[in-house]
Amino acid sequence: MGLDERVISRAIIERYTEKLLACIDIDVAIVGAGPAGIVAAHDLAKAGRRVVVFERKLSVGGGMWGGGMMFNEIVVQSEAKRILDAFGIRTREFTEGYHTADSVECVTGLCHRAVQAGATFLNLVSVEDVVLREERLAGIVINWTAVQMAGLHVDPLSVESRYVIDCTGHDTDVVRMVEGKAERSGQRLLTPSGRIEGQRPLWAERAEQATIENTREVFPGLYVAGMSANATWGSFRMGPIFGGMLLSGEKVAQLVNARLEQGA
Ligand code: 48F
Repeated sequence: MGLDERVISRAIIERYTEKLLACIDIDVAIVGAGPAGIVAAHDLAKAGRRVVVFERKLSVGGGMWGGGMMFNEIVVQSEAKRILDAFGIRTREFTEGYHTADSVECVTGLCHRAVQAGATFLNLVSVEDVVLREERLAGIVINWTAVQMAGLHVDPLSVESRYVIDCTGHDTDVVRMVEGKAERSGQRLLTPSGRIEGQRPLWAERAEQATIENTREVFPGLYVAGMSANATWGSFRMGPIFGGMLLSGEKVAQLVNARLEQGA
């Protein structure tokens, strides 16, 4: 059979457009495809929610690929191992309570299951602003990362979403945007200072527990998960132990799903 390049182009354009059109009015927008965002996307998709992950980079996986200092192995504690088990990702016990996994297997395994569960991933798309309506976050503003990188003067598009989850890791990008825009209309974040509290130094044990506690709503319509949760609420960083990220993704999916169930 001969190949017609025009068919190949049409196939890509039509299928991507179809996908993109299904992303402009959704239940949950997840910003950042690191471990927390991917697990949240998987669980929400499994619960039947229309969920889209916006990732500014070409690759999904965030800080997982590089393990610790480019040694591409990650560590998870016993409490989180069951999540990797459920995704079919293999682990090896290192010593009691500590398990290792190949970081490439983790990223690919998590993502594969999330896409198959029905989550949509839009890589190469950056969230550059937020939509605030009646004192609530109502959506996000997106543009091609390439437009931002080239500094081109191109207007973005917007996405309406019932909930947004900031999974942007250390950047806390969405929270930062909301903090800035809401302040101008006299609104504050739900943190003690009303602002981003900022990340504290590395302390794995405290940080991992805090990640779960800090996984919550930080502004009406906006949740934080993963490292972004700790940076937002003023807690520690944890380094290359990833159980907290996985558990945080799981928790935020439960919280947001419960809100959607209440019709809130
Ligand atoms: O940093 P990242 O992996 O977030 P995470 O799920 O996990 C943190 C760990 O990797 C590690 C750690 C724990 O051991 O401390 O750092 O909390 O992934 C965040 C993703 O968000 C993307 C970014 O490219 C990365 O892939 N991102 C950040 N800002 C934006 C964004 C934005 N404005 N728009 C779209 N994607």
